[in-house]
Amino acid sequence: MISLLDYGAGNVRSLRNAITRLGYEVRDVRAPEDILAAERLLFPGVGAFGAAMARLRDQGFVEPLLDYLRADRPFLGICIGLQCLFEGSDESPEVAGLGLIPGRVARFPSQALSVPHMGWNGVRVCRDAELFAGLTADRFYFVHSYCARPDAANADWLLAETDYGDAFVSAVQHGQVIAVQFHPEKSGPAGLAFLQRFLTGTVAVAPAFAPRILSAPEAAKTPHPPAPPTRLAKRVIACLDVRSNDAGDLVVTKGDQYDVREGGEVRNLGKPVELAARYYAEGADEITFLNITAFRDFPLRDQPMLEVLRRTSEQVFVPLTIGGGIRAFTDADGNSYSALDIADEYFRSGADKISIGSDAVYTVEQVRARGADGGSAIEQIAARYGNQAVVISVDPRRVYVSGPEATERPVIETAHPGPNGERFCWFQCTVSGGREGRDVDAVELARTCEALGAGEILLNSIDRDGSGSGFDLELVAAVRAAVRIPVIASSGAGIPEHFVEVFTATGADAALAAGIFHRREVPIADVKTALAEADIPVRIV
Ligand code: 1PR
Repeated sequence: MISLLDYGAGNVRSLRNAITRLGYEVRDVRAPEDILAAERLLFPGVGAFGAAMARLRDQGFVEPLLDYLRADRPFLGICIGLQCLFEGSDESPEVAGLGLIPGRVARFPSQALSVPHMGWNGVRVCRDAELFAGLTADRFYFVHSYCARPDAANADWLLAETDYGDAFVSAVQHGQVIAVQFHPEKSGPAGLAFLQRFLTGTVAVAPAFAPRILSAPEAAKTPHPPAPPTRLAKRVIACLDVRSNDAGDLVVTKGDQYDVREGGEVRNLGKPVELAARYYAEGADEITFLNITAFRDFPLRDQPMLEVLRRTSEQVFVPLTIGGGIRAFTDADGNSYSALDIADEYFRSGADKISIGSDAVYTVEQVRARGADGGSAIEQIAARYGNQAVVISVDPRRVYVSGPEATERPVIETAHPGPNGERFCWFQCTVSGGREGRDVDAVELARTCEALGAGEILLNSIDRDGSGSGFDLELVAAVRAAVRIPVIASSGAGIPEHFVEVFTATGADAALAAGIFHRREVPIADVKTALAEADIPVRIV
């Protein structure tokens, strides 16, 4: 029996699903005595450090948890579940951690790196450990803005480190107490294998090990060459635009410049759960569902979409994003729902991130007029689920102008002139699936949403959507340069070289495609091979 320390701070459905998939039953810790009664305890910290510790305290879990850990009983902490083992975190400076591991957790410096550290990175195992046997060449899924650094004080605990800028602590182990900064439940087959080792209890107590930190003269004598740095992989994301067709069936569709009808019918490219499972098996690093007509329908009434999410999360163990209809809504009976209510339902059904489209544009207009007031969907959802859980889906279209003086919006000089030879353009944000243009440009949108707490930008292009002519490199470069959060380039992928091009030319963190995958024109493996051949780090499954 596996006990789960789910203290109600967020979505741990994916972890439950992974444990169930591996054939184990999960029991929830509901009272302090359940901790000491546990045979194996999992602590998937979710949300902010301070909130996690406050909940542990409020529920009287701290003392039994410390007793459990000090007794060296089987424990696996995940993400914040690792960070809580330290003395404290700069994320919540006033809150004490469990203090089992000396030292503090600090924020990644964001000058040169996208923060959060989001995506698939490697681990450099620092001592013999069965936990990672055969998995050291694999990548695992990380998503965090704070980390602990390896140093002399925590050397006794250090099991693995990972590089992002400088090295940070990605796994610790002391006897049977283990914690990892990555999410095994979201790390595909390698993550499930890791989790299974903990669940089966086949992990031997770590043998005595040589301290990793050597003084300079000793290091010079050591016969082993240092392990190579780990690299954060560029992510390849499969996107499924989902809507009901005219017969009322939920289908994956695909537009050309957002027009999803052909011969009057909604294009039907497959069933959402089946396609998502196929992309998982083929090595997609993430799956994104966009509920593309949710701007006009109330998504909580759209039960099939929630069911799609539930069923997908039972079999797909990479991050799942869902977008569409995340905004405040009043139904026909006068019942009001906040955007957070809708997001809650998506998270409960298995989403790891939600994406906000139209509502983000309206929010930017409001912030421009009146400033931020904490009430936007972005702020509320980020406060409850963390910044990394809030993606902004941008649907821009090029507006060509004769010169910078022709608009108040920031323009770029483009290598792809407009229909009348215009050499300048700006990127106008749209709402309602591209149906309405607003007076907000994509760079302003991305910057404002980042300031409000969004964790990632999904950058579409209506001009390139479905064209197969390559990503809009100028658009991606402009937005990438404007924000520090990760940027996903989307729309226009036609061949593997387009992925190489977008990563090389723009510094995008991820690239998303739909049509070429749905129509089986380009296998995901071919994209990864082309990237690897260009020495762009990728996760190979
Ligand atoms: O406004 O918060 O309700 O969210 C609605 C969401 O639905 C937005 O994320 C918006 O991008 C999306 N959406 C709305 N209408 C459409 C449409 O196509 N008619 N799809 C739509 C957007 C664009 C990409 C597509 C890439 C890659 N689809 O997601 O997958 O362009 O395609 P490609 O590789 O085939 O070129 P809200």
